[in-house]
Amino acid sequence: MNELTTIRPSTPKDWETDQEVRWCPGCGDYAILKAVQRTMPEIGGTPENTVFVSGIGCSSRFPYYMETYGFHTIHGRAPAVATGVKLANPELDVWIITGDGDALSIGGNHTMHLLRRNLNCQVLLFNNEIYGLTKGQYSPTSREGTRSPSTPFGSVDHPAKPCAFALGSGARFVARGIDVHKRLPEVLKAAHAHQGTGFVEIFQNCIVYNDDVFEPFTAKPNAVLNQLWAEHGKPLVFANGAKGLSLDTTTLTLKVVDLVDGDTTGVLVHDVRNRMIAHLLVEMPFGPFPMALGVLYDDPAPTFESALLAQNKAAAEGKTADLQKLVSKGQTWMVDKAPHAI
Ligand SMILES: Cc1ncc(C[n+]2csc(CCOP(=O)(O)OP(=O)(O)O)c2C)c(N)n1
Ligand code: SF4
Repeated sequence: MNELTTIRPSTPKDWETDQEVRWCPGCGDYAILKAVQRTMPEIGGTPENTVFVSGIGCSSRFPYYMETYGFHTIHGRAPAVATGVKLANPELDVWIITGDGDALSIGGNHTMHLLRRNLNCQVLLFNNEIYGLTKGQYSPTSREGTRSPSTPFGSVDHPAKPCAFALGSGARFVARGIDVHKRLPEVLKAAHAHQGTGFVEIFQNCIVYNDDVFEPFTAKPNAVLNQLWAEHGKPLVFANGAKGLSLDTTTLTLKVVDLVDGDTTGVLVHDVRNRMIAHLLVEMPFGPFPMALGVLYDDPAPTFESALLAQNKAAAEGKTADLQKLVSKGQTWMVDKAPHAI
């Protein structure tokens, strides 16, 4: 007998697993997990159509905690596995979960190629500016002077900026969020809506090895003063509308301006399709400037899998596959004698 099944939209609970979550109490990863689980129903996601792919690190334990398909792969190689998944089944909704060490150190090369190829997926880079899983060594995003087991006298490296790296690699969507911030789901939704690689840097507090490193813009009242949430078509203002960013057209640099009575005349208007503005926002040094958050760049381009699969289809048109012919094509020979005994 045929039975009618009602397909109901998922709820955040549907995305939770029965796995024991093994992050330290108070780790920012919990808040990101909740934000993702809250976002999935809102984007119409279905567990059977969703795949989370991660590398190695505390953050990369994420797929265990999502009631979906998941791959906990090898260090820095989530982009390669995600590419395979997407090419095998482009219908799947693929999310890459990675840390600053995983994505930018051992996986730097793979991250770059994923971004320039523009695979249709989301990359959530949990940036805690440290290696959490391996007990607090400095990472490619650690600030100069970071004292860690691997840099006992303070690191001397100039840190990488994940969003600048992404833009430089050719990313077509770049955004920033904060683990505990209520606007994180909004950023995740925008990344998902983007056709192509949606790169999201999430500031994540590692309570054990790098606690409160983002406090200058995450702690109240620093948040109000130092967070600038960019919105398409709106002036780039912060500090409750008391300050804004304007462009010095001679030097092509940004400057902070005080606004009188909320008058935004002369303040730069955010355009998510303007790559130049995105570059300026991600390069702003924090301190003299606020921290730019939200969708900083969103300008879609054809995706890797659509181009590749279309090309494969066109090349195969009117042809029948013959594996035997392919294998025996070119130089082949037979070894007709057993090798001499030594
Ligand atoms: C090939 C290889 N090299 C090194 C390691 C050791 N290792 C495991 S996790 C990790 C870094 C994780 O840092 P990050 O990506 O920032 O993630 P977090 O743990 O902070 O979330 C390293 C170096 C490994 N597992 N495999
Ligand atoms: S070591 Fe840091 S990043 Fe890892 S689970 Fe603990 S608090 Fe989180």
